[in-house]
Amino acid sequence: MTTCILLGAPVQEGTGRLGCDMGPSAFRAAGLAGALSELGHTVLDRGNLAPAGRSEIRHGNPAIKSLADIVAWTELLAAATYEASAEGMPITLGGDHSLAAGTLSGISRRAAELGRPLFVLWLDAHPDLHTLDSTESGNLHGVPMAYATGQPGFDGIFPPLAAPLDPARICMMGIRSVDPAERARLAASDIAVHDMRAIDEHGVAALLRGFIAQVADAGGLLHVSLDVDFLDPDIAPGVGTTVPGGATFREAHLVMEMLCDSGLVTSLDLVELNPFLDERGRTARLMVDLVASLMGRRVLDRPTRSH
Ligand code: 6HN
Ligand code: MN
Ligand code: MN
Ligand code: MN
Repeated sequence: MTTCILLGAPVQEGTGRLGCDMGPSAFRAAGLAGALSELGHTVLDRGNLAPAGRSEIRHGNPAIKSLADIVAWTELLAAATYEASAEGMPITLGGDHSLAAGTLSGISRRAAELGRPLFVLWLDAHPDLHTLDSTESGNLHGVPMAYATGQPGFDGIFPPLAAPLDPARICMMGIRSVDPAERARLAASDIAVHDMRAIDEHGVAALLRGFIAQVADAGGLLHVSLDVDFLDPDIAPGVGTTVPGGATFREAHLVMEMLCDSGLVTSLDLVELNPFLDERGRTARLMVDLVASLMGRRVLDRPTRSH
């Protein structure tokens, strides 16, 4: 059984609209802690974090919004997830995806200290691989993966990374909206990208099986970053960046069930839930049900067999 450490991160300044700050509340109202304890896990809810005051940070790209806020959140979450990872499994309740700059920084520092390779499964419609120079929207939820992999331009602005991620240990699934600068960056990188076309053609199981085997063979830690917009907007409307053609209910659950069977997941981000855009909590409830699948809820009390 796992000690699950819930870290509320009501950051919304990384996105273009308001509402993500209510995400941590919605996860709690949808029964996240109860679902985990019902499965036998210990739940420590640390409440919501709040960064201390900060002064303005200027940058040459005039599009960038709320840079000082996101830098402050990154510092705070890097420390919080690093510390929580000594006690159990940090589950960070967003808040927008800019928070992954902090969680990936904290977890990569922990992995480096343990001498274990860190792998990341990025479940998202978007690769979030903009640098501060390439972002056109200026919304910093579009940059965490570039920061965490040590792309240039973050030095002296964002906190230094103890250990940048190795792109060859990152797997992205569900991708279907990529900006030109991100496209070029992905083409030049070793990140494994399984876009929706690959999922349609091969199925999530075959694609995920290879990555899980890679993590297991390397004795790695596995961080999962789940953006609500990984899911199809028909089943998950409570997000500001809906893109049609996302993962279905069963595809998403299957990913979680396979991750559960692997026993490899050591930290989790739940991001981009916008309760203001949700319909009577259905997206929040779906996200909680997906976490339950990840953490052991199953239909039968024995492993699923192929016959
Ligand atoms: N997310 N690539 C777009 C941008 O504004 O940079 C969308 C980013 C979405 C970020 O969904 O976490
Ligand atoms: Mn994202
Ligand atoms: Mn996204
Ligand atoms: Mn591939």
